[in-house]
Amino acid sequence: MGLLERIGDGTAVLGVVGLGYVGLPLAVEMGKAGHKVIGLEVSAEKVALINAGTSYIPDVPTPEVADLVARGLLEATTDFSRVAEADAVAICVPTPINENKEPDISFMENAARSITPYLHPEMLVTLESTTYPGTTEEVIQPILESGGLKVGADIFLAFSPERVDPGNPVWQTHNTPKVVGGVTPACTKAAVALYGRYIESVVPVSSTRAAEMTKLLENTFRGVNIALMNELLMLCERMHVNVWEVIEAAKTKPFGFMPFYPGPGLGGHCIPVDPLYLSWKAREYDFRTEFIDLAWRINDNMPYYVVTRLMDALNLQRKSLAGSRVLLLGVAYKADIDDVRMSPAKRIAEVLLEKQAEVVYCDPYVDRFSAGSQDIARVDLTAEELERADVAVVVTAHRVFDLELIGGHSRLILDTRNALWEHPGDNVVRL
Ligand code: SAJ
Repeated sequence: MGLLERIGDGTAVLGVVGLGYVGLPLAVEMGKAGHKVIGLEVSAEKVALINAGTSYIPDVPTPEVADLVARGLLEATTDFSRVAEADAVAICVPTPINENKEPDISFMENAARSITPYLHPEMLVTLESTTYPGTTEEVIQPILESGGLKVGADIFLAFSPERVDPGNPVWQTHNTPKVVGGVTPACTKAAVALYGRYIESVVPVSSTRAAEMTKLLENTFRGVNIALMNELLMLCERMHVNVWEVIEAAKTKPFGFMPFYPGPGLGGHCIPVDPLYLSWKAREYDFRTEFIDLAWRINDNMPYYVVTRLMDALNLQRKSLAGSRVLLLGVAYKADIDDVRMSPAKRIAEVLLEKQAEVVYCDPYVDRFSAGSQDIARVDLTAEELERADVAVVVTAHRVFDLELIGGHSRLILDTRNALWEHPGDNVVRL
């Protein structure tokens, strides 16, 4: 019986390489569709947690993991030879940037090398990690074919970008449309059949490069528009116009406008990173992505702009930043999640420490936070801690924050998210 039949009747065994914030939700959706799923993870700790029926991804409920494990539909392993049991395998590993802000594709390369010895005829491999156009066919395909099997003839290969929005209560893996582009039409067909088993809408495109570029377009669109809002924030501040009020007013336009918001900078593993993959690849085509580069200059500058505005605010109270106690409220890279990767709070804290400020933080989702090599002391959100600080900075506006308490007990607040718009006060300075 062929791959398509096994996918169609639910007997196909599915593998997921990388059980992170993309791979684990994917594995759970596959299992909920009735497929046996083998999670391949380099982290023995994650493997143990999954096999004990425990989720470590906030968007994936532990009971769902426990149920699938108990029913034998989900297991995790560090033994990559188990790939041989799978009919299809999705690669969901990180695609970070290195210190020179260039793509680090080593995780994808290592994942491809790890599964190559165990590929068998009629197997489908899909790459989900966000990457530059060309990666699937220029990097991954040669690695997979080094095992002797030919893509399009013996095995299938497609790119299908992840679209996980951590913490989003509405759009999750099963109901977020999935773009799919194969190396050959047969590859696309196999991938469409696979994802169609557990994702409500699948969107085939003509090639892997079209699928890779689709994802980069989505995230570059976000990053560039956020940069525009950050530039307008700085202009409006100089013109004594409330940019937050202007954005709310612009939102009343029922067509042709989409709101983005200024802030302390871009965090996370996607928006600050993905467009740099595109601008890096563009150079190969003698193409300078000036728009993207300008956006990143603006976004990367925001943490420094926050510190400048902080110094201005303290200055009005005849205080220097040096020696002042600064309480960072929210250090995760965005509201209501626990992830601090590339959080602007890190750069803000580093600059504050360089300027001899005393820095502490409060974030109900983050137990440990460091800036550079220095651990930052964690404090609870109490009236005493608020009154003890010379200034509180709202960096990430978690919904659980008691804004009444913050507004009522802070000597000075720099609000980088306009979180206190319903709690105005002489002690509140909007970014
Ligand atoms: N941010 C702003 N202003 C905005 C929106 C976001 O400053 O108007 C900041 C956030 O504070 C955060 C960063 O940008 O630091 C990224 O925010 P995000 O909302 O894009 O969140 P991510 O990176 O977790 O998820 C995004 C997805 N988000 C949305 O579409 C809303 C989506 O772009 C991708 O599915 C995902 O990245 C990904 O994995 O690529």
